[in-house]
Amino acid sequence: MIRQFDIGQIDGGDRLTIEWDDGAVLIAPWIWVREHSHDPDTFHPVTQQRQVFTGGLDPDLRPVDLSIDDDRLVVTWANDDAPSVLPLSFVRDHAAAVPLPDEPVLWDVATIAEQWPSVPHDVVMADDDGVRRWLDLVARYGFCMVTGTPATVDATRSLMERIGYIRETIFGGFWEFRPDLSKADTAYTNIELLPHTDGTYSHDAPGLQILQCLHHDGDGGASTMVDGFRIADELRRNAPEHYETLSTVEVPGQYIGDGAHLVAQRPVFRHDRGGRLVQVSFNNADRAPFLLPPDEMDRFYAALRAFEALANDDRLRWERHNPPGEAMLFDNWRMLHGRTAFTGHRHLCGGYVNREDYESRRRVLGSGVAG
Ligand code: AKG
Repeated sequence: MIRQFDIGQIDGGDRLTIEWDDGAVLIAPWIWVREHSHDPDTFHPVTQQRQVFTGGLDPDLRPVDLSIDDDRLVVTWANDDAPSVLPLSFVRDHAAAVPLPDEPVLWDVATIAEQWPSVPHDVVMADDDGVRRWLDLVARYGFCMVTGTPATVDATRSLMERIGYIRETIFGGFWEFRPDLSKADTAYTNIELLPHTDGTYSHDAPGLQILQCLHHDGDGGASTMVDGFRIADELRRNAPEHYETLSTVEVPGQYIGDGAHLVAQRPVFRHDRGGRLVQVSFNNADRAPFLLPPDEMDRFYAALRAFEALANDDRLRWERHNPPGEAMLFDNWRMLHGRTAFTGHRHLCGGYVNREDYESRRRVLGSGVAG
């Protein structure tokens, strides 16, 4: 999908500078412009891979002419290199300060109490528009229920496969769980699971998770969901010192059992180079023992306490008995999920899709994806 935009200013000084009328700006060195030309000697038109030997380009390359021709930027160089041609849509995609697509709704329970994001199963299974609608809701709210999903493992797996292939982990591919103490994870017990994200022991935590309750004949067992970006926002505004601590201390997560010993670490709030929050990681049960110098350790525990207070605050923690037939898809880099303790026989199924496959699906569907 080509976005509409108007160029206000284009300047060919030391670097290429383009300012659009809506405030977006691109500032790029000339060598960047040269190596991103879309001519076939520079950029393979089918594989979309770079063909040019960047190390062989003239580092002092300068243009003698710049023009806009048919939605393309054409740059004529002072040396013998052929003119470079870059689609304006490509240039625009790399401009800074473009309003982010899918500005997340940082919700609390009051926001979604009456109406939470949901989409019918038939809509998702029908065509790509349905998948786009589903994933756009996940991008905004961090989760979305799929109503009318047949309460079977196969139907839940097929639903998830509308996004991408199922990720293999130590739990297998698409999994089912019932209370089973032979497993090394409390998910397989009937005790309460406080809000957490999955895979804090993985360098690349699962991007999306789906869960469906297929059967439950006892009490309790409600699902819980908290918007981790909302927690971050409240901490950033009300307790910046805790926000800073949780953004800098690398917290190790671990999984020990089933023949594995997995360890990874990252801050609870992980940001991209532009300072944008991209991932919340928190699982107190899976936090590996670690010690910092005394003052830092005190600061960490104070910040952890503030985080846990918000994660378990009834104002932010949504609790619902998701009935069989309602599959819950959520962003595991944003939402914390959990469940209340339960009795009786409870049978769930679920699985993961990798982050990059989720983002890829959205790009291919034409939804804006930052980064
Ligand atoms: C998990 O598998 O990480 C869970 O939190 C299980 C949730 C549930 O049992 O509802």
